[in-house]
Amino acid sequence: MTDTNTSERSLVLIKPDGFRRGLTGEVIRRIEAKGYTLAALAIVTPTREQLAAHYAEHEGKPFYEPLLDFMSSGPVTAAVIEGQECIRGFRSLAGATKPTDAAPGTIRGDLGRKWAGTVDENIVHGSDSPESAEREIGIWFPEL
Ligand code: IDP
Ligand code: MG
Repeated sequence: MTDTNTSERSLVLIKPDGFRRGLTGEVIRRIEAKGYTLAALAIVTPTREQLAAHYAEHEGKPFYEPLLDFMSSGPVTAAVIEGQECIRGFRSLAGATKPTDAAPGTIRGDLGRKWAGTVDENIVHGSDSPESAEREIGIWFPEL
């Protein structure tokens, strides 16, 4: 990975499992303790259309429909975070996709686990590239 001095923005979602479990504050605490700043924050109940746009890359995969059902099962907290290398940095804070495999110390490793069901419920989403971040910020915060 190349280092960069340009300040980045990343789109973070606290998914319905995290919201239901009252982990919104804990996730935001970790983001701020790391040193990233909050540029936008909102509690939203996502529409199917928003989720289909957000997860377009996964359309057709076996977990796609369960993922959309899960993500529309309740409110989420959407945030835009800012800072140098925050895209890669937040993915590092989040940990591996599957909570069972995510390292202790990470959000998914400390706060997540495998539950019954097809989709991996893993508390947070974070953009995976500058291109994804700008695209996703447009979906969740069209006013930005
Ligand atoms: P990421 O959130 O770590 O970037 P992606 O591969 O982009 O992971 O997948 C999006 C979301 O879809 C994951 O966060 C997880 O909730 C779910 N997911 C991904 N892969 C699987 C799978 O193999 N089985 C069940 N759910 C999955
Ligand atoms: Mg992803």
